[in-house]
Amino acid sequence: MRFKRATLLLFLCSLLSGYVCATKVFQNLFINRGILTTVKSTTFPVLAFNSSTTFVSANTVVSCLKNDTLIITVTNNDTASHGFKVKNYPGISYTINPAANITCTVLPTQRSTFIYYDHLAYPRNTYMGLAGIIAVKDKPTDIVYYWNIKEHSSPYNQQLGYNVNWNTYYPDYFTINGKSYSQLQLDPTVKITNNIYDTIYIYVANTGHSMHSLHFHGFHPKSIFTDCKKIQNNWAKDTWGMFSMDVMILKLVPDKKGKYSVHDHNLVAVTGGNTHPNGMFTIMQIN
Ligand SMILES: [Cu+2]
Repeated sequence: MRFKRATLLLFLCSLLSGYVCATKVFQNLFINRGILTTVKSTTFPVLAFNSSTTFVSANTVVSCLKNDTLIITVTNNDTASHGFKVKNYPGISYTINPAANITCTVLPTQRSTFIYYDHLAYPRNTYMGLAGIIAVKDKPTDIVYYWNIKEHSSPYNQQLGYNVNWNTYYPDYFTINGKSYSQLQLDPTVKITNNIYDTIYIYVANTGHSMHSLHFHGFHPKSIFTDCKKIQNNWAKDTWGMFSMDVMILKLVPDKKGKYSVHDHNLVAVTGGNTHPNGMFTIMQIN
């Protein structure tokens, strides 16, 4: 009888192993205020979700595998109240007072991506930088890149997003993960450097206030996960128009070697402070 019970338990555990034995992934996020130094030595104030109380301009990528239990703790290290919400994931919506923190759990079941952001005073806090990527991978060995694309109006940032008119919004700097070309060529989470026939996954979020349109030279990646208003799953093409707060995962299997650029097809966004190509522009290297 005892043997039978043990066998049954073992059987149940193996059946449920995907759930019972799921890995817990803990991620700390801190809301920090700081200064973004971009191309042409331009500086302006921004906010960011970082993994420590030290400000860095890029929001932390929160990453886990499907079926993990993702536990996020957010601490407000700023002097103003902030919010925390995960777009398209119900039940996560908090207000966090200065020095306070909250903890929430995300249970992703498939390769997917979400924007986490400060939804208070929308779009002001998001615009000031409080929006990052949750990237859910299939396997630990997946080849992944993270592109958090965004534009900035330096005068609006100087005003901290207060009393600005979105109808006369003319952004002058354009970034991926807080960087512009040629800084982008040094960011290994942005610059694709792989071998021919590798399977590459690019997690993209448009956390800016404008529409952005990514143009790939050389290849037609395929959309495998998206909440974009104008993009469907399994499309394969070279230009991807994303509205504000859209996300997508592109799968790219390069079939030839060489250098190929990716850039915003709105060529204003390939500038920074009116200088080309100091914007949203990166060059892939396929070996
Ligand atoms: Cu192009």
